[in-house]
Parts: sequence; C-alpha cells; structure tokens
Amino acid sequence: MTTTTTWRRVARLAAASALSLAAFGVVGAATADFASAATCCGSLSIAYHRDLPAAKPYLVSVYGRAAKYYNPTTTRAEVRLWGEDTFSDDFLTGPYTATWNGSEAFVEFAVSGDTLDEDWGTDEIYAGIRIVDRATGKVLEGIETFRVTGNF
Ligand SMILES: [Ca+2]
Ligand SMILES: [Ca+2]
Repeated sequence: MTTTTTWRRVARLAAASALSLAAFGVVGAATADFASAATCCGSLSIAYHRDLPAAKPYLVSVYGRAAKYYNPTTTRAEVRLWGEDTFSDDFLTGPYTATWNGSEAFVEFAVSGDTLDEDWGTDEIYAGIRIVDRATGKVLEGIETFRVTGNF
C-alpha cells in the first residue's frame, strides 16, 4: 500500500466518522417526523461502512413522506440521487424503487465514492423521490430531501 493510498483511506475514514454522526441525527429526525402527523418531507443519510464491498462502501438511506395518501397498488416510489450545482443539478444514480405503502417510501442502496463525488471539493447530495402512477408513468408528487455535504 502506498503512502497516498493510506492517506486516502484515513481521510475517507475520518469523513465517514463525521458522516455517521450526521446520519445518526438524520435517523432521529426521521423518527420524529414519523411520530408526528407532519407530511411532505424526506430525509437522507450517507454512511461509510467498512463491511460493505470496497467498490461501493457508502450506504445511502432515503426516506420520504408524501403530502397525501396514494393507492400503493397503482403507484410506485422512485428514488434518484442528485448533486446540487449552481446551474443544473447532476444526476448521480437511480432510479431505485422504494418500499412504498402509499404514504411513506424507504430505500437503501450502496454506492461508490466516485458516484458521490459530484464536484471538485465539497459535494452536496440530495435525493429526489417521485410518486409515479404505474399505468401512465405520470409523476404525481415529488419530494426532495435536505442536502448532505461531504468530500467523497
Ligand atoms: Ca455541487
Ligand atoms: Ca467532491
């Protein structure tokens, strides 16, 4: 292992520790949203996991709550990851089909650091959740999470 590789690993681990703490706060917030009757919002956490395959070590967890109830048999929830930019946001990965009960959507998936590295320097990541009519493909509602920043 070269010195550079070691340094990169250390830097990644340091970043992951900070993100894990942030992720813990996010989980708390999602639970609070769930307990209250609040509608509309999404949450996102990105956590480095040493036990995931080295090619995709970041576990992305996305939660969304729709503003109203939809029939879960005629709709689905699609999740895409985006990088926020000044002029137009970068599409990073997706769509992932979320577990969906008609009002809440949840999905977890693993990605590489390269997928999350959407910018030179700090990356601003968010998830978009689309509630889609299965028959027509029409987007009935869009939910956007807050930004998770990091250096991936
Ligand atoms: Ca950006
Ligand atoms: Ca970056």
